[in-house]
Amino acid sequence: MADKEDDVKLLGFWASPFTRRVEMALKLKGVPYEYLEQDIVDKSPLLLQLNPVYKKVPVLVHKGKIIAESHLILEYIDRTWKNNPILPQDPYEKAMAFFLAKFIDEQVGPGGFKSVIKADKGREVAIEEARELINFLEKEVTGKDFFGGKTIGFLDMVAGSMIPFCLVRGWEGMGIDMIPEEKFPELNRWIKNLKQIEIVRECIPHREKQIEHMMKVAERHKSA
Ligand SMILES: N[C@@H](CCC(=O)N[C@@H](CS)C(=O)NCC(=O)O)C(=O)O
Repeated sequence: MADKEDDVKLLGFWASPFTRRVEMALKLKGVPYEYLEQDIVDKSPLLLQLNPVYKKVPVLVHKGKIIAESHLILEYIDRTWKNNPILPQDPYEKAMAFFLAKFIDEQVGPGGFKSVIKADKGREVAIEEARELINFLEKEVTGKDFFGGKTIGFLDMVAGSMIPFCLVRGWEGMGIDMIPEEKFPELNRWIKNLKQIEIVRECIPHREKQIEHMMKVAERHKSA
């Protein structure tokens, strides 16, 4: 567990899945931290100073050390505070967890959302293409309580913050039931398991507020 001397600060944005997952890890580990909400359009001098390369949240500052990029932050947290491990010990399983996390953030996230907004080939085709991506995750979680096994781990935080508590809300706002129970029973079971966890409930954005936010994001992409 962390003590007061640990001095942890997190720069984040309320609707950012990348920030939400870092808060989940800090809370699971019981690490006290100071949360600094950021404007991701009109960026603060502090954010620009701490993350001059990407200028994005989240940024974790631990005893003056600065870490950006959520996957790296989660790994840093796991290696620094060893209670309640979130990453697999096995090298292959760990590599696979990072592989799937990258897939979620780079393919399922932006691909699944933007393609549906723009739907150049038609909405039904865009939905089917997004479902093909999501189907990889359906297979991955089959028969397991969580991606990481019996308890919540790294991939659950990455996938959970991105899919049910971000993208699904955007799709809902567009009137799309992207992951219906009959097509994705395992993912739906996993989402129910996630919702049982207190730290998950504490870290996810307010549903209606986020749907509203996602609709603004969709509007920006539509006109871009
Ligand atoms: N790969 C980064 C992505 C972080 C990211 O995209 N953050 C968004 C908020 S959801 C941001 O700060 N956007 C500001 C911008 O794009 O200028 C991570 O995993 O941390």
